[in-house]
Amino acid sequence: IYRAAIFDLDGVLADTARLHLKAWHQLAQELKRPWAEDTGERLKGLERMASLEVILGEESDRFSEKEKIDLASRKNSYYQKLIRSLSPKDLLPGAGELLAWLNEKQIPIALASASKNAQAVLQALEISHYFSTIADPEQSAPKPCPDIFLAAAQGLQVEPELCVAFEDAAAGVAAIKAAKGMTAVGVGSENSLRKADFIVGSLSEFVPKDFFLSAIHAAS
Ligand code: G16
Ligand code: MG
Repeated sequence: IYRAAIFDLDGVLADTARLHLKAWHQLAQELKRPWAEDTGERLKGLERMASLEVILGEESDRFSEKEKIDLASRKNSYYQKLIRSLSPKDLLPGAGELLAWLNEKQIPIALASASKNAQAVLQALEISHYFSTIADPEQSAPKPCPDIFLAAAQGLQVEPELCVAFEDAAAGVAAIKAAKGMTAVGVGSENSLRKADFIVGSLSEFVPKDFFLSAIHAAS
């Protein structure tokens, strides 16, 4: 029986992966980089500079560090323009319902996203109020390091082994599995999620009462 829930953002709660992809695609076109069909899958969950390396591919060496930082911030400006159009209808299936259920049962909720735009996205989706803590990606080593999930558990003051964490990316599942006994729920259909303890096609398939003991129930 678990006491807290930790969520990845992009690809788990919000349909933002397509916006990240759109912004990277625009940059790739400007740079005349080829666009492989599996680019979307390869970018999932990667932090910004690591994503840029995927886009630049073998041409990476042709750019200085300074130029790379400028390219990454150019992509970020495209992305920020795109997220302005986000609204609650961009929540992925089951996400709003699961957050509301956990909130009603007083089960604490944390965010463990690699995105530096996470706060803006939560606000646009109108779900900020559900989160007791948002782990800071700038203070944590990138996934697959477990840091950001451990920071989220610490922020909630719940032992990692009593937390269930939700991820759509292989690197994220690996991060959860390395986080001192935390339980991983993979969200999606990718083969890459098979290391998770449980896999659901979407959050609407997840049955929270099988996992969580209500804080209200526990106290009585
Ligand atoms: C997300 C996305 C990644 C993105 C990363 C950094 O991670 O899945 O594609 O590159 O955030 O985002 P930003 O450039 O906004 O800082 P997560 O952990 O929420 O899936
Ligand atoms: Mg993700």
